[in-house]
Amino acid sequence: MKQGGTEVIHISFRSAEVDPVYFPQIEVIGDIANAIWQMDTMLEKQSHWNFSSMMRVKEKHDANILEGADDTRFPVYPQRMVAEVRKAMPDDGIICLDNGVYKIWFARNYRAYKPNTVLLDNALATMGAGLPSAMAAHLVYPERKVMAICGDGGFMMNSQELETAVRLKMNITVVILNDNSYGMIRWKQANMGFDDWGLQYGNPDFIKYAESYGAMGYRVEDSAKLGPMLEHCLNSPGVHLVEVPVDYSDNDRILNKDIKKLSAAIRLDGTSGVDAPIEGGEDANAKKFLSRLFKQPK
Ligand SMILES: Cc1ncc(C[n+]2csc(CCOP(=O)(O)OP(=O)(O)O)c2C)c(N)n1
Ligand SMILES: [Mg+2]
Repeated sequence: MKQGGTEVIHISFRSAEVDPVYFPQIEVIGDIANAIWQMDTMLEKQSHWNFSSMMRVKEKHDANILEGADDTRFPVYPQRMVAEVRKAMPDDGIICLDNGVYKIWFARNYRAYKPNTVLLDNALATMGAGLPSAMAAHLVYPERKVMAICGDGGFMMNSQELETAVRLKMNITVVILNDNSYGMIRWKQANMGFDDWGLQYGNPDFIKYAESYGAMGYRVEDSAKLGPMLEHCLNSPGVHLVEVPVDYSDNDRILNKDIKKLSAAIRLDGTSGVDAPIEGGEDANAKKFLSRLFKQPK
């Protein structure tokens, strides 16, 4: 948010944590679904509404997330990885992300078809969470397909939990995106103009490592085999560990540079990219709307 920029209504079950980048002007605290439902029932179409800039962004975004989905390179392109996971998972399947740079690709490119099918702890971003959250998801929904998606670094922070998963006879697939480094930090290091330094390391043989716990281990050696391998794991009982070598060489270019240029171009190719102003100011309008919405019943 920017001072003097678009006004924001915070709808949540608790108050906003206000800081320099998030300072909503109005709060609606309570059950979120109910609040949105009430607002929806009270909204009347306004002649000044113009969603064209939003639709333009959506169109470009939809096209952008298809890029790289069928890339054949090996190690696997992250965009291809996301597309293959989406194809392999049923609509109610649950993906549980650990924390690494692939999380950005999943957050951008993976379409969720049902609520709570993408578990992603964005704020604190604790590495090591992917495998335990997949195990918990399996305990809660034993009949659904569950996949943990981890980086090599994050997986190794809690990999001993494979023992629990095997002992409890869980059915889960654990994907390790292997770049033999803390890829997210390498990406940040590059973006800050530092040399590529100190973030690469070696890993155990993941197949033998999985087998040492009594799990099944696999390594993808061709991007065309990734989809069938994921299908196989999801459709077979037990704990499956799939190592996927990943190619992060375009992360810096795409995520740090191209997307910014693309966003700027969307704004330049039409109007200003901002919808028409609301008569009387957005604040006045929002307050009027909310006072109607939340007036006390007689
Ligand atoms: C417990 C913990 N330590 C450190 C970090 C900072 N951190 C965020 S991502 C990352 C690297 C992740 O590496 P990896 O799991 O291999 O994923 P990649 O980005 O390489 O795909 C680090 C060190 C963190 N989020 N959590
Ligand atoms: Mg890594």
